[in-house]
Amino acid sequence: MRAVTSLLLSALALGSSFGLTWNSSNVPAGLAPLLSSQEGALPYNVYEEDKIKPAELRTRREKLLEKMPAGSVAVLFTNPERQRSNDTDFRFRPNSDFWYLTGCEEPNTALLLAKDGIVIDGQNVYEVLFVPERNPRSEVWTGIKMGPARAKVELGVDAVLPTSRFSEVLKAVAPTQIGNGDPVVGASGVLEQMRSAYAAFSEGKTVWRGLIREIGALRTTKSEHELRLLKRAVDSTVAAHSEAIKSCEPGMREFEIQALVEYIFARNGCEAVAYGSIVGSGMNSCILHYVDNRKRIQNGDILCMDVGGEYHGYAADVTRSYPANGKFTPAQRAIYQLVLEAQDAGIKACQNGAPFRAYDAACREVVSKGLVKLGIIQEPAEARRYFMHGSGHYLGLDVHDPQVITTLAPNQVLTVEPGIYIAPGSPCDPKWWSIGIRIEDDILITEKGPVNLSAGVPRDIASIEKLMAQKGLGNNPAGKLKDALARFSRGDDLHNCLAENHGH
Ligand SMILES: [Mn+2]
Repeated sequence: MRAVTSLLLSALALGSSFGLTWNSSNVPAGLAPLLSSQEGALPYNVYEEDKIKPAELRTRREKLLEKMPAGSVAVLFTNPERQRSNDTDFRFRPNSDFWYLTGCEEPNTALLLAKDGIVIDGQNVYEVLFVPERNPRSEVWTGIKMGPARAKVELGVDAVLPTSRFSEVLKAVAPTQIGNGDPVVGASGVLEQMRSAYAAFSEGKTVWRGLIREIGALRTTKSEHELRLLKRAVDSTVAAHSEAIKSCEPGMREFEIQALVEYIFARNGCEAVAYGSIVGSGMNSCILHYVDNRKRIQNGDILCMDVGGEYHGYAADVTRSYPANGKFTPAQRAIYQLVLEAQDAGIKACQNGAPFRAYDAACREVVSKGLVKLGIIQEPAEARRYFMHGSGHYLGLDVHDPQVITTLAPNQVLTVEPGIYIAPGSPCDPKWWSIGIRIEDDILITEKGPVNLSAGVPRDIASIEKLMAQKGLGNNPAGKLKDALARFSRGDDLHNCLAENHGH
């Protein structure tokens, strides 16, 4: 199949210079039946009704333009498409700053903002979005694209031009300063052509260093619409956590829990995971970014599960840690209770007007004192060995959103996630070894105090044990999912399959 695909792609690439409407006489004979129903472009479809509206996108750009120095221009590119293997790519994810300003989700796109305006085709505009022209031949393979005309309607940018005019537009501006978005690394094709044109244009020009910071500042305060999308990601993640906690049993492999979680994300409309799902049992609970998820979960293991769905670009980021067999051991219970108290203190410190670092200090103080009290460390300063990460971060289009604002204010969302990780071999009583506990929730700052958006998954020990006593989608004997997956998830080998097939 791949060989055929490559062949067809080459054929299509050869034909791509013929313009907007393809001519069936250019198409190889074998392709004609495949394409015959599509004269010209396929219809552009909109499947979502809850994406950020053009008016809000425009407001974001206007706010940024206000912050730009006189005579400056800013240029932002989206992310390159990333190769996964041979001729397949990872699912495309736009650059977050670019996405925030444009709502544009298509690859090979760029935005130019001009503080004092720029004349395009006789019209003075302050913003120009560059998108590729539609190419019906390649759309059969890669999906239907907006093209400049549709992008103008969908995204509401003043001027939308084909990417082929990028260099020409650059020649028409003579900025006093330039603002650069995130550097583009590893691009190819159209995006690389624009990047290199911009690199040449940039040479010797004064750089305005504030662009990324100003966009980060704007992104920190969420609009009502953004909060709705983010809540949807969080709700999906809450559902996934609850189902995983109910379903977990010793004997399963970590990836079974991962599969269940990601199934629930997808069922709830999340387009992606916000980051690689972390499902670490036993000693893997002590590895902060463990994403292998291959180990078999043992009786007595703690399972540290840090997962989050992404909905229309907005991330959730929630962690729960629970005993695989449903009952905390005394040692696990002691560490869990300490982390829970640290998190309570951290959440309480998330007050309007507080410095960002206040809640980290609150978490750290509880953990340090508690570890001394348990005899795991002698001095509070040694706590870093077991609590080696910060207590949280802003959350939004990036799971780790820009952190340029240092004071908490309403409509910010951040995580509070203290943890204690005692790897095997740590200099303490071995009864603590292989206990990795993190508890993480997504907190909305309001004038009246912190609101825990992910409170739907229980945090206290009694409620977690109660939830674990239930069956879930992953282990309900009456559940169809288990029947469907049981045979392969438990590792039947080829020998057994063959023997069975020959026997009947
Ligand atoms: Mn986090």
